[in-house]
Amino acid sequence: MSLINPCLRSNLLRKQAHEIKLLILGDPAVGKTSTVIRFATSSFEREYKPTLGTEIFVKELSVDEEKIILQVWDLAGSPLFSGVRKGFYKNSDAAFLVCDLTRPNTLESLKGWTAETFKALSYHPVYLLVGNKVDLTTERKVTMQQLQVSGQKLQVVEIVEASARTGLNVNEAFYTVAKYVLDRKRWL
Ligand SMILES: Nc1nc2c(ncn2[C@@H]2O[C@H](COP(=O)(O)OP(=O)(O)OP(=O)(O)O)[C@@H](O)[C@H]2O)c(=O)[nH]1
Ligand SMILES: [Mg+2]
Repeated sequence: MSLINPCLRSNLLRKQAHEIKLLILGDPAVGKTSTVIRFATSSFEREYKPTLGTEIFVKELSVDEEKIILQVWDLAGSPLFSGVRKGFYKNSDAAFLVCDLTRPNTLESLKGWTAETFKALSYHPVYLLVGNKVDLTTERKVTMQQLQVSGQKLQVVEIVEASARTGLNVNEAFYTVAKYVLDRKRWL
């Protein structure tokens, strides 16, 4: 017979889920929403529908046998939304810095995105650099070396070349960032 109260026992046995808030940041049309849709539904849409404000998506993951509730905040890239965006950063653990490999200016502007993040949070979350649209091989204008130089300056934990269209490295990016946040939470 167990001497522990059954209610307390079941609480002890139940593994607590870790909640992670992930922001998806980057200029308009780099493929932020497409990346989230690919991760959420394994699908892709060619038509561009700019995000208005933000869209939130939640998914449960298992990383290192730990349960994670991943809250993904897909923010609008347009400067028209910079005013409302400020309110969406609160308590973020991580951010994807997304650029379009066919448009070098979208990589350059990621510095501005980290500045906006720091202004809202007063700390830097775990950043992962996503070079999206790697499927557009003939139109590609950003090299891996350029991603590495920028990634170092932006202090990202990883660089991923991905494609929301084909799905290449999309799931990996989400699992990788979750793993880094989990490791960081373990040390706090
Ligand atoms: N070829 C290719 N096209 C992509 C890829 N990802 C996104 N696109 C296209 O790029 C366009 C913009 O994609 P979105 O995901 O809406 O861009 P966004 O970054 O969410 O844009 P905002 O919401 O305005 O900030 C759409 O026409 C997509 O179909 C990709 O990996 N490869
Ligand atoms: Mg969008």
